[in-house]
Amino acid sequence: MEPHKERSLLFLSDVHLTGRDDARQDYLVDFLEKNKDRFDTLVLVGDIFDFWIGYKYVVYAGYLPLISQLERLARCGKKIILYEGNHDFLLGSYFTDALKAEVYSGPAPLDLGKYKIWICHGDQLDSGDFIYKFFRWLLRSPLIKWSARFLHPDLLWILGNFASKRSRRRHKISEQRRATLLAYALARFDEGFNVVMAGHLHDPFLKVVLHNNENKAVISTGDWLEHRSALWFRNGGFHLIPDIERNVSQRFPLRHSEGA
Ligand SMILES: [Mn+2]
Repeated sequence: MEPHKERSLLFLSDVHLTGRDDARQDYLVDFLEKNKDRFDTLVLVGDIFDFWIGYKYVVYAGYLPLISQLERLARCGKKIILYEGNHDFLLGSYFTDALKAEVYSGPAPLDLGKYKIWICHGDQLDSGDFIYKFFRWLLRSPLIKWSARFLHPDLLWILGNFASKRSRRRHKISEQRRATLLAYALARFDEGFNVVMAGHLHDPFLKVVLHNNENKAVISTGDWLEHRSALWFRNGGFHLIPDIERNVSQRFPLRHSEGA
């Protein structure tokens, strides 16, 4: 998409919806409905669904409320950009065909003119847990991609939910994960990006870093398990709201009175 000065974007990640009984799904659908005039682009930074491996002609019944909302948004001209997470991947055709979404299976840039953003879900930064990493590799391998087409969706749903629970148990917020993201961001800053964004940490924060005499930002979009966080880009700046129930935000660029 062409960079445009007046764009307004909403970024969300890590809602980890588990199905129709999940009250957060209605809450999210309402939140999108109430705010639909405040964004032209919705960017989903991964793990919106606790489990989704895509079929070409099948969507999961448990997610229909959100899917219908996304279809309504697409119909009224909202652009949807989707980064796959470690819980929702191989998303391809339903999202690209029905929702006309841009889908990325790995990290990819987003150009907002003044801001060159590098966006990744963030699971790529995890260290350790060989079994989990193997699982991740296996689930995304061409063999699984191919064979998933012949597995019954109900079976895949059960297997996927098992793997999702295992992966969520591993989650803990730590200074180390923030430090890992920061180090990753510094390398992207060296490549010319001035904003680096990730989900996956479940730890909403926006950190302004002085790098080569310029303020740049590292943004972790948070989650909807322990927080209800949202990131806005509007009026030419980023506003991270760690909890949408409380109207407190962290900003980039900083106001003039603030230093990095
Ligand atoms: Mn994740």
